[in-house]
Amino acid sequence: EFALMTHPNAPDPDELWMNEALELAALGQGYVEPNPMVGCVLVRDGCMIGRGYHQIYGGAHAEVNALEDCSSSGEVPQGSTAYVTLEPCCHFGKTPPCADALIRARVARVVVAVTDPFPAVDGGGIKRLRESGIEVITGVGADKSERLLAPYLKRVRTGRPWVIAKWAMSMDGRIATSTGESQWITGNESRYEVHQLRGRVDAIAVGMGTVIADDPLLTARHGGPRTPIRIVFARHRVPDLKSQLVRTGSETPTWIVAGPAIADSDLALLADHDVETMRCDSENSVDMVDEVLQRLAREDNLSGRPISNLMIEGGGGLLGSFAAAHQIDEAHVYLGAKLIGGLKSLGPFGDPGFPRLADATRFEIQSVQTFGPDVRAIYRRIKD
Ligand code: AOF
Ligand code: ZN
Repeated sequence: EFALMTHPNAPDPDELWMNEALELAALGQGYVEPNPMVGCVLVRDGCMIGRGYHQIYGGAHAEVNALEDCSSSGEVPQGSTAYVTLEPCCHFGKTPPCADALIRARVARVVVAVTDPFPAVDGGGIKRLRESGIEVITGVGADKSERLLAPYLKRVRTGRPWVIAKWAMSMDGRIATSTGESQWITGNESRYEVHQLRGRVDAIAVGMGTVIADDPLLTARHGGPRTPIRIVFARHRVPDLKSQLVRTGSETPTWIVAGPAIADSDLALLADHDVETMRCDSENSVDMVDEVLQRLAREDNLSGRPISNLMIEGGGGLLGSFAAAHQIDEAHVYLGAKLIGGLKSLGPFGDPGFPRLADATRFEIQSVQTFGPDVRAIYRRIKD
């Protein structure tokens, strides 16, 4: 009569273990790209007997690290359940297939959050595990894993990097006063956060208006896992040889995306300062965004490694073109505690904008935090 009942709201143990694997996966952020962040835990009789994650691009995958952790602590993986945030691979890449490693270790069950759309895997890892008699279930923690893997999934599915737009504005949505003063609308604490973000993206892009107005350096001055490539979108003119970007071209990778109107001779002068060129054919700034994104996501771009996360720092012209191209996936909006006002004070986005509210890009809030006097909201685009 009083049969063992579980509370209807009791958390599913598979979900809970997958959460552990997801937390591990996130530790790879900024280190593993263009690879996905992946975590893995091995569990037997309700106890975790091994844990691992993909720690660095080119290094061991999560499953291999978890198996290694298990055996180094004197446990055996045989008969355990492996929780993996992404389908185990079945291809020889920089490392041998993880599906084979799990089969050899004789795990009994594999719980997968999301399947890997990478063409060399794409369901093949799950198939191989099942063919060798391992029980596989998928979809546990799928929403969270997809959220974490969004940049990787976008690149593999659409051939374009994940785009993060960042801007700072006053309480009333202005980025400068009517006389053009813009430094500083937000405080030190916010600027520190921006440098943290710069230190984990693959590249930072700006338009020529920003290069002329601010002469930015665009480096991650508070460290971080990586040094982002600096990209300037140039349609009508190129940065001055005296600009900070050009003068530091030999220290930090710097690329000019050059439209058809830019002369070869201008680019040759920049090349002397180690500034590299990516030529593009599009005349129109919105087409240029899409052409460039596709080039950046390719293996054979100027760096020889796909760009997964691209941060757009402005100005209004470039942000306006990215918005019109429907290519802003994530927005980091800093709201300084100042009121500027005046109809001549600009907002962060230039033309063309969306004339109809029904066409405006829709976002959802991911987080809201304060940094000193400022508010930072992170939004993600809602896919329709
Ligand atoms: C897994 N576990 O932890 C990761 C996987 O060049 P490689 O050898 O590092 O392979 C990269 C591909 O492997 C990547 O595109 C994705 O399909 C998969 N990543 N797979 O089983 C992991 N990081
Ligand atoms: Zn693998």
